Amino acid sequence: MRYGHFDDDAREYVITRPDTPRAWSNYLGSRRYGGIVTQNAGGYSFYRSGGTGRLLRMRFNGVPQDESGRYVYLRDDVTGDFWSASWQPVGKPLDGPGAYRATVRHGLGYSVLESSYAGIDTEMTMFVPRDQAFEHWSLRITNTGAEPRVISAFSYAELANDWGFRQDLENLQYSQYVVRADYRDGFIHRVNRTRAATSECWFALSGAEVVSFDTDRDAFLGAYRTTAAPLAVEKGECSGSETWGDNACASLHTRLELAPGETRQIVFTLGVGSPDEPWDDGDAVLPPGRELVAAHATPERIAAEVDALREEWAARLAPLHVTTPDPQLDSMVNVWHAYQTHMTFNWSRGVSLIEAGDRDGLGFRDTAQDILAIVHSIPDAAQERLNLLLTGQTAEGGALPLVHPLTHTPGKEQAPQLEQYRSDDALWLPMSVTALVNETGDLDYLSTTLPYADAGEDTVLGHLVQALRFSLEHRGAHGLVQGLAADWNDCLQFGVEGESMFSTFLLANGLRAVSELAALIGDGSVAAWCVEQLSLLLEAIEGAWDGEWYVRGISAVGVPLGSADADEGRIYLEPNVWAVISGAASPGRARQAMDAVHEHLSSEHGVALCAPPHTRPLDGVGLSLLVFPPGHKENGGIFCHATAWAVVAEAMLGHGERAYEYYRAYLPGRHNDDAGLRQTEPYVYSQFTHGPSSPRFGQSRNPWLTGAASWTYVAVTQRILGVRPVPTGLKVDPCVPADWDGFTVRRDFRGRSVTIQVANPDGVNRGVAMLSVDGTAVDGDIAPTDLLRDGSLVEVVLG
Ligand code: IFM
Repeated sequence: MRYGHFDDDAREYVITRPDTPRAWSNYLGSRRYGGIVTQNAGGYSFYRSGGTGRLLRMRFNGVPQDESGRYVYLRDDVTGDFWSASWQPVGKPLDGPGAYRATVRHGLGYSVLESSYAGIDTEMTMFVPRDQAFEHWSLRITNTGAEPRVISAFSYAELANDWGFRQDLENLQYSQYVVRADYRDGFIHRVNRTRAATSECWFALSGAEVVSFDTDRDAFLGAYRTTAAPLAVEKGECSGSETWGDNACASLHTRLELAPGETRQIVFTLGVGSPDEPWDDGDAVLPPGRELVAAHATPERIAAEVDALREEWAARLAPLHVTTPDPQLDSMVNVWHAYQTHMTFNWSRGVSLIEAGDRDGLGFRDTAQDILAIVHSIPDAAQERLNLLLTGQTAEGGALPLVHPLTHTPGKEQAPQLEQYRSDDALWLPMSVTALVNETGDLDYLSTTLPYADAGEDTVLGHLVQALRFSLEHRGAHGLVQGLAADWNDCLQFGVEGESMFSTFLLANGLRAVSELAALIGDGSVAAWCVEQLSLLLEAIEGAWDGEWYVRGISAVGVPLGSADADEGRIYLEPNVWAVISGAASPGRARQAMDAVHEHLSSEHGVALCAPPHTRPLDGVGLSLLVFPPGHKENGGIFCHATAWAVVAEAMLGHGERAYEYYRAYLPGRHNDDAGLRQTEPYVYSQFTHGPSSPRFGQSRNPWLTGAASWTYVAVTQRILGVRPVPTGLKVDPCVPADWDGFTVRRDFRGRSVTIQVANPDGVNRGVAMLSVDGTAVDGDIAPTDLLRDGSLVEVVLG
């Protein structure tokens, strides 16, 4: 079943049936003030943090799945019939005579929900104006009939009692009694003085008179009712309730008389702060709500701000644009995939319909990887975030698992105990720093001094060396890196006694990357040290070859995990792809390992993380993945983040068919026309797809905030299309299916806009036969920076 389509010109995904298999969501706003909105106006809003700035309440895992939300009810005041501007929560029939029609356009930073019912058309645009701490729900209501109509509109949103999401949802003996909300002169004002902070927000209506209001949720809904049929809407009037404890809401009611063909526009605005006073948020002073609404909530300003938002996103995505023989690849890479990488970068793993706020802060490893996908688009933000991470590294070289941007205090953070460190965290830094430096060409960055999390400071290069030292010093009996609390796979605990091949390959990768960075700034001794350490490490890595593939690690009792001898967890994906990506495997081993991956782990929906999945504990290694039934998540699920590494590895080996086969296997847009199978948004990568051993094989889960977005973006743009920055210029090293006759990439690079045209006349997978910059032939596959100008054309012929 198809529920919608991509509209690439408008950069929108258009949902034409609102009864999607799961809620299909979109993100609004920025890291200052963000929101999530589903095709049914479900979702919530947050100020600076999904965990501690929860403005609108969300009842996670509730029924229906995306309650509560930003609702506007419409009521025919003559007949009493009522419905909502989004299909839910009233849920009028979608079929039959007089059916409710809905079209939802999810755009970049906004969503437009259109409805048509009973001779009334509505169009509700939801967005956060750029750089603001408030959101609009701008509603246009049209009488499409031949008779005058009297239509009431009621807003409804649940205002969280406490901005701390846990307090709000769990500590009810407290949070239900701290809340106060009242109404004055068109504004609802909710203010709390909680133990943590004073939080305030306001809600206003513009473009029509407020006829009645409710600020008390239960007064609006009525006892034992649901949002499908609130008492106030049924009666046609709110009760004028003020909130003294229990639960607050924002309901403003207006009544519109609409002549035939007449359209009225009204605007509901929700903002942080006070209606009447400036509000100091610690970083900036927010003007009073009344001032903001007077200036912003006009039809002209709303239209201008939505346009500005579109332009801002167009500019944000413009640095990389591709045209290939695969239109679904183009749709994804040019619009939604790129957008998802920004949302993932913005919100880490903190706020979605699944990530409830519990994982507030920036996961160290997640963020280091998320940077890889956005650095070409927002290099300054990438550098700022990277600086934050580097200051989340401890002086001994490991890293804090989470860095909290709002409270992080370099020099004063507590270093974890050895067994609490994740063995991979700091080892991602060399890759992120390399990506930044290659993108910007700014080698001085390596000499910038930054503090450590707990004590002391060092240059950026010094931080990287320290990360390597930490892992070199914490190796186990086989010379491989200790697994500690976890490596990239959160669900495997090798501990202090066991060793992780994932982290060992990441260390190899880091040694190679840091040696190259050090050489670039003429630090020969660091470069030589890295090379020497790498060659020693490669000897130890040799011992981890199992015969046909690399083992996953060595347990604390000296038994390999991921070995052909085992009956469960016989082969794992991560060590084998990282053997290739790190360059640590010989060409023969690399090919053999990836062939084993193909044989044992690949499927039509992607590559499973391990096979067969585990059902029993093992001695000497913590398998917390056992909490997941076989085929789920880390226990043999198709973990899309890691499938992206398989794409990278196959492309590095020159296997264009297989790299593309893996890429297509989990490409969200591929399932647009049978969205019932995959179920999650066809425009967004999900964290995992149920693996072959799950009865739900093919169903994807946990959309939006996932390293799958970041790494797949790297895989497709830098490895399949093969365009990636290197110190001396732009490398063009595609690895494509043989039946592709060519493609074009337009990319910004160090202040220039460059077009790369690749032709594949001989139908090869890989290999650059000819490269020229503006007609000048160049040896090799790098378009050198000094030849590139703004508007340069790089022509490449494969062969
Ligand atoms: O690597 C982790 C990530 O940090 C959080 N999500 C799951 C991944 C794999 O375990």
